[in-house]
Amino acid sequence: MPNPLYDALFAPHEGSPSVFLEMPDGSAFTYAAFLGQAAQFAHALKAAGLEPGDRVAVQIAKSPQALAVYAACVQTGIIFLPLNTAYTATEVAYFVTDSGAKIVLCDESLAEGLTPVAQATGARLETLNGNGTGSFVDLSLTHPTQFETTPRDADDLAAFLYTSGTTGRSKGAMLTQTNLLSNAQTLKDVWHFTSNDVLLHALPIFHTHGLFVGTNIMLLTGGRMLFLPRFDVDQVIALMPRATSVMGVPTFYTRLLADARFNSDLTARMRLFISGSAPMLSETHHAFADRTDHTILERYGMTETNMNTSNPYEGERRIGSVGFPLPDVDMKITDPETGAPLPQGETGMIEVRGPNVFKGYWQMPEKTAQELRPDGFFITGDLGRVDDDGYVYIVGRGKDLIISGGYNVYPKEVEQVLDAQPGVLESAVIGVPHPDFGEGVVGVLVAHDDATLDLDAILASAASDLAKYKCPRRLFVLPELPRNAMGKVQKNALREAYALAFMESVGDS
Ligand code: MCA
Ligand code: AMP
Repeated sequence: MPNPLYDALFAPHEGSPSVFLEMPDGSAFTYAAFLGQAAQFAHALKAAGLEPGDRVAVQIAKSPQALAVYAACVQTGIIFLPLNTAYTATEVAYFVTDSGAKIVLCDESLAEGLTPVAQATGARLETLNGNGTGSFVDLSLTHPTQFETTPRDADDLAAFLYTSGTTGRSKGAMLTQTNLLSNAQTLKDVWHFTSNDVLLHALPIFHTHGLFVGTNIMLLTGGRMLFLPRFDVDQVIALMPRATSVMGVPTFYTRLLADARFNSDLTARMRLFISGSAPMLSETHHAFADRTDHTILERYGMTETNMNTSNPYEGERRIGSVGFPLPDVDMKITDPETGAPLPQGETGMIEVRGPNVFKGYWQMPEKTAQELRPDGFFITGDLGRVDDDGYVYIVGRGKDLIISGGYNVYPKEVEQVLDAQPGVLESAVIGVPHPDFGEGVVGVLVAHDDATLDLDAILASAASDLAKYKCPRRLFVLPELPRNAMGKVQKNALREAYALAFMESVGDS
């Protein structure tokens, strides 16, 4: 009985002695060992009473075992729900409650904080640590290293990834087997990945980029990954001569360029550098090409859609553009107000349709209907245009979103936390240029009459509720927020006003 995603990504490698993952300490995991452990995990999930369609929420360090949990979920038909390791227990509580996860897998260090979450929702809490130990591993050890794959339809759900929204409430994007598989197949072809490739993998594996793009492509090809726990310039430079490709966010490339050891000798064997998740400055593109003779290939995607466009592998990679729609992706540029298609060359809302586009938001039919049209087009919230040669340019965001080092921060979520702080009447959260992260989060506060704001205390309190990357790096206080005639806060004015002051403060720190 078929399980299309398992059959394509994992089954062909069962028993294979080829190396799948190489760790920075030189240790290696063959496909056979990896899939043997995944099968044991699959048994453990089943023994815990989970059925196909149930959810497993994981907040665990990047490791081979973490990937094996993903494989086990695919093999059992259980929905994999990875969570950013930076999320606080308050944030995780929402995801676990909303998804109705039956098991929460976390690092031992997080177990104490997450125990009340699990108790409140009735989820079972098990641990899995970055070094491959933990209660979940203990549960799996007595099980066989083979598991009879659970049949699934191509349209069945494989994963939930939560993505925030303009209302501040996160939405669970439901991704089907086809969404993941079709995109991996397309990208493997358009980027010419083969089993000879060695991907230098330094991205986190709880987001689309590191998991469904990087990892799924390598699983599909049977290639190898140099699997770093996180992006570390020294490790990346040490391993680059052995790699053929890198996938990264722009911060990876600016950090490499800031290091004199990064030069064309180091990249001589490299085949492909890919960037996405956030806009790359043209000066970074040019500096990279000057230093290495490689032109970074920029592509564009979203949690809800996987990848939508890519610059060509062969042919001109046009700087400033995210390339062409992928072969199986329909794209149109529409009037953001009316949804009517706009003439060629005009700027409007980017809408996409294809096998990559998600099934909807978990238990949010209204939100789904607002963003996913009945004819299958998804309204991305990104503003773009297409040039005469068909290259797509992202020229702005219709949605109020900050992207910091490739992580999305929705201002509303941060504003809600700031507004609840003592003495704060209201707040506005903006993204301003940041030399390392592309954009940095800044909060502008207005105090209640007579209140004196303790900014350090406010920052400390925000940090207990919000993941660190969402916390404002600076707070400013104003007597009132600038508003237009409609009463809407003029964030552009705030961005202009605070960009310089913020940049100077980054320089000082
Ligand atoms: C870490 N910090 C951050 C970020 N990362 N602050 C803002 N933005 C960030 N992205 C905080 C840390 O908590 C720390 O705080 C301080 O900044 C310095 O940490 P540092 O050691 O420099 O950070 P790092 O561990 O080197 O991480 C930076 C990073 C990482 C390598 C850029 O954030 C990263 O791997 N980003 C990739 C995200 C990604 O995979 N995005 C794909 C989303 P303190 O000093 O106070 O302790 S998927 C997607 O967007 C779509 C589908 C797509 O198109 O791909
Ligand atoms: P996420 O919701 O985390 O999947 O983030 C997706 C968003 O990242 C998109 O809607 C875009 O706004 C942005 N994005 C992804 N890739 C690029 C890129 N190459 N250039 C500009 N923005 C990008």
